[in-house]
Amino acid sequence: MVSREVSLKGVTQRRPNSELLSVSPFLLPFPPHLSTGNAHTYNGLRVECFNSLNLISEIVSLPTIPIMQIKEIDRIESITPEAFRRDYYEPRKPLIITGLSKKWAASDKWTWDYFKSIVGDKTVGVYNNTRAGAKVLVNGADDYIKFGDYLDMVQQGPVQLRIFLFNIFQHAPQLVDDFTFPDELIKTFLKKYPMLFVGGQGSVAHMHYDLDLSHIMHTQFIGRKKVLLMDNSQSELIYRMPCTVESSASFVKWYEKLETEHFPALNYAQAYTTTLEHGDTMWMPAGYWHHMEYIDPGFAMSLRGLDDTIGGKVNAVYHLLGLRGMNNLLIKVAPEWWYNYKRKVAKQRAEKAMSRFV
Ligand SMILES: O=C(O)CCC(=O)C(=O)O
Repeated sequence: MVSREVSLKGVTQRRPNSELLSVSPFLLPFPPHLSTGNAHTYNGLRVECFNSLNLISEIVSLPTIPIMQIKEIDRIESITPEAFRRDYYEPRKPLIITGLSKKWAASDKWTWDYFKSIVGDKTVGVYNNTRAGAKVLVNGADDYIKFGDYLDMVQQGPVQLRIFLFNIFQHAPQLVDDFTFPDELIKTFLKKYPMLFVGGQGSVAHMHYDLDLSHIMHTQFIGRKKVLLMDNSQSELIYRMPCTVESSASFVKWYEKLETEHFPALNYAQAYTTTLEHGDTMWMPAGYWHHMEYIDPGFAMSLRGLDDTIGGKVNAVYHLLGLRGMNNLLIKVAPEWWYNYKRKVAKQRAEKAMSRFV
C-alpha cells in the first residue's frame, strides 16, 4: 500500500495515498482558489500545505469556508442482488464492481485490433474536447471518420477525440455473446442498446447526465479513466443550465483546480470519484452527473437499464422529447441570447442554492 505521512492539526499520521483525496476535502477549511499551486494533487502535499492554513485560521478565527466534498466510490469484487439493492440501488449510490467482467470473454478478446478487424470500415461520428458553444446542437458530432482510422489514431499518441454512444453491436451482433447482462442486479436492461465509448488520451466527456435517465453499468476494457460523479440533487450547486443536462462550469482537470472563483457554489456540492481501470464495472444510478477524463486511450461499454419508478419514466420522456427539443429549437432561433440566458439562470439558481448553506 502506497502511503505518505500527513500532518493534521499537529498530529502526524501515515495514511494510504488512496485515502488522501477523500480525507482532505472534509478536513480543509479553505476552498481551492485560496490554495497554493500544490493543492488538488494526489500526493498528500495538499494536505500538508493546508495544515499551516488550518492553524492560522484557528489562531485568528477566520471563518470556515467549505470545499466540495469528494468521496472515493466504494469498490467490491462481487455483491449479492440483495446487498446491491439495499446498499446501492435504493439509496442511489454509485459502486465499482471489480469482478463482474472477469468471467466475460470480452475481457481479453476485445482489443483495438479485434474491433478494427470486425468494424474498421464503418464511419463514426467523433467529438472533440470543446464544450458546446452557442450554435452547437445537442449531441452534434464534430467530424466523421472510419472507425479503423480512428482506432489507429488513438493508439499512436494523445488524441482529444471521443466516440460517443456507438452501437457497435448493430454492426457486429456476435459481440453480444462476449458478455452477459447482470440481470440479477438490474432487471430493466435495454438489451438492444449496449453502447461503446472510446477516447484518445486526454479526451474529456464534460460534466453531464444522460438524457434518457437510465441506470448505467459502465465497464472499462482498456485504459484508465478518471471519473467525477454527482447525484442529480446537486444540479443547482453545479450550475445546471435550464433545458439542458449540462453544467455551465468546466470540470476539466478538477483534481488540480476547481473553477470556484467563477462558480463558488461548487464548494457546497458533494461528489464521488474513482479511476476506472481494465475490468472495473461502475454502477451509475439514473440521472447521475458524470465527468470523465481519459488518462490513457481506452474504451468502455455501457449497459443501460430503465428507471423502474413511474416518476423516472415520465422524467425520461420529458428529457428526451421536451427538454432536448426546446434546447435545440432555441439554439437555432436565438443562439447568442439563449447561450447567455442559460448561463444567467444557472448562476441565479446556484446562488439561491448556496444561500441555504450560509
Ligand atoms: O466514457 C465516456 O467517454 C463517456 C461515458 C458517458 O458519458 C456515459 O456513459 O454516459
